This record gives sequence, structure tokens and C-alpha cells, in this order.
Amino acid sequence: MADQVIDLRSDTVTRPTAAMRRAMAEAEVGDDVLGDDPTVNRLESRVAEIMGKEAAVFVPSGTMANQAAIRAQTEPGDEVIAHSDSHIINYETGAPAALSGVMVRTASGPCGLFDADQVESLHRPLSDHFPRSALVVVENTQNRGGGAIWPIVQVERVSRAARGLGLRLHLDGARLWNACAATGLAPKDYAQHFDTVSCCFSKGLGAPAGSCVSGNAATMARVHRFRKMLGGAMRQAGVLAAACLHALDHHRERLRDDHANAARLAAGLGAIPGVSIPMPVPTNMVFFEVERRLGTAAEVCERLRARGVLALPTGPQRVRAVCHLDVSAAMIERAIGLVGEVLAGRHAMAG
Ligand code: TLP
Repeated sequence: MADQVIDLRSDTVTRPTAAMRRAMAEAEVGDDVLGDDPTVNRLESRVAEIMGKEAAVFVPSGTMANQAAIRAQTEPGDEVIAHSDSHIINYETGAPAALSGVMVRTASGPCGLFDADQVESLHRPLSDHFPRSALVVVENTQNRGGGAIWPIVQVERVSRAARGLGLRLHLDGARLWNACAATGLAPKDYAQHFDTVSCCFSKGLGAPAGSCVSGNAATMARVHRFRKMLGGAMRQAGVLAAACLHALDHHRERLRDDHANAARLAAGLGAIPGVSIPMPVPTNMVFFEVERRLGTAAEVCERLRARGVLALPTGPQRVRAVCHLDVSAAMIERAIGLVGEVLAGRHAMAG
């Protein structure tokens, strides 16, 4: 359909497929606060097994997954080491400070990645004066880093350094599925290097809501308690868990299609005069920069919206476009053409 909106704002915008909705409608449910929801229990066991961990806890969102994991592994006044481009710092409304009372010490490096040397230099020795370094957070894939994939050897180095210093490690694996689809590695290959791992079903996997935190039984007992405290303990949550189980079974392989679409989108956009691609595109995210003479990122997104293409400005000149389940290869071709038309119009005016 020529007038269909092409929504590239995020991979969170997908709507459940007919088969997913059937799985939701048919889900066996119970009161999960009482531990009685068989579908939630099944999802938690399945995720624990996939991650190679003792247990998992189902939570409504990726934000709650990260924050419950941080809360469970820190004390107020502790310090968390994370990249300055990480989601927990930029997009979780200051929750580490508000909910856990922790400070964040930022690492830096290209595409949201950092290495063992930074863990060593940012870690603070035990002293009555210093905050206590407690936790390192890694994000894989790295959202603001262009959907960057952490090389497994770099994860190993960071983990070894952190553990050597007595720090715990959390993986924000909202899009760990994309990293695995791209590399062929299993989730547990990454997860083994972390004490806790969050993963989302509502991004590339296409479920309407739901994330899990996994780790050892003692830490998951704490996460379970904080889930309740944060208001995330749900009742007949099996209707959601059924969508997540369906996504695990049916939507992991196809992430490679999103990656191919993103590569094509980046190539097409990069060929438009005045557009550049600032970072590699290894998974499903494309960031592109527009020259100032073509307008700001926000203006370009407004003009695109009028033509039926939705994307998000993420900087003065930077736009994010994300490929997902509801975007076909044909829609990507149309989007490239429409961006070209919108910018060519402006180009002519600017010239
Ligand atoms: N990211 C969203 C926005 O919040 C930016 C998006 O559209 O990409 N970790 C990572 C790496 C994420 O990208 C997100 C969502 C989350 C955690 C939080 O997940 P939710 O939105 O379920 O709380």
C-alpha cells in the first residue's frame, strides 16, 4: 500500500502478529503474585535456561529489568560504572539515583563500548572517603552506539577485570537477541560473563510488553522483591508471557532480515547528497546525519512525517531509523526514495 506509514522510530512499535495474539488468547494463566501463573513460570524457566542462569524474573519493561538488577546489587552511596551513552544513564529518567541511590561513573569509547583498562581506572579503592565501586553495566547491542555489538573477547576482558576487582556485572541485553542473530553466538556465551542479564521481548522480538532479568537464585530473590516494590508484580501476566514465548520460538531467526534491511537503508541514505552515516550498522539501527543547510534533524523528521515516514531525531543533526518486524524490504526502498525526495526539495531551496 503506497499510503502505508513506514514507522522507523523504534523496534518497540511493532504490533503482535495474528499468531502471537492467538497464543496470548489461549494462554493458561493464574495469579503470578502468588506464583500461580503457569505461562509466566514457563517463560522464566525458559529464559533462565537460555541464559545459562539459575533463575529468571519476568518484569513489565526493560527499564524495570535494569533498575531492579541495579537495586538488587548495590547499596545507596555505591558507584556504578557504565558508558556515558548507555540507556541506564540517558533514557531511564535518572532511576539509578532515584531508586537505588547510586552514583554513576561514566566510561567512554566509540559506539558505546569500553574496555578493561577503563574498568581498572574508574574503579575506586576501598576507602571511607570514596563511593564503593559495586557494579559494571554493559549494553549489548548498544543503542546510541548504532546498535553496536560487543566483541565477545572484549566482554571477557571487561568481565575478568571487573571480577578481579570484586565488582559485579550487569548486562543490559534489551537487544541481546540481535547480537546473537548477527554473530551466531548463543545468549549464554555472553551471559556467562555477567551476574545479571536483562533481555526484552518488546523490541525486535515483537511482543507487546515484557522483559526478564536472570541470574543466580539469591540475586533473583532480591530482584523479585524489588519488582514488587517498584509496582511491577502483575497478576494474570501469562497473557503477556505467552507473547514472549511465541516471540522466542518464532522471531529470533528473522532478526537477520532486519539487519539486512538496516544495511540496505544505510547504503541508500548514505548515497543521498547531504546525508552521512556516522557509525557502522551491524544490526537493526541506522543513525544518519543531515547537513545543516538541509535543516535540523527535528525539521527533517517533521517533513518526513508529512510523507508517511517516521523517524526520531536523536541529536541536532542526527536521526535514528530502526528496522523491525513491521518493516519490509519494499518499505525500506520506499523510505530511501522518500528521504531523497524530501531532502532534494530542501536542497533545491537551499541552493
Ligand atoms: N529503548 C527505547 C527508548 O527508551 C530509547 C528505544 O526506542 O530504543 N535498554 C535498552 C538498550 C533500550 O534500548 C531500551 C529501550 C531499554 C533498555 C528499556 O526498555 P523499556 O522501553 O521496555 O523500558
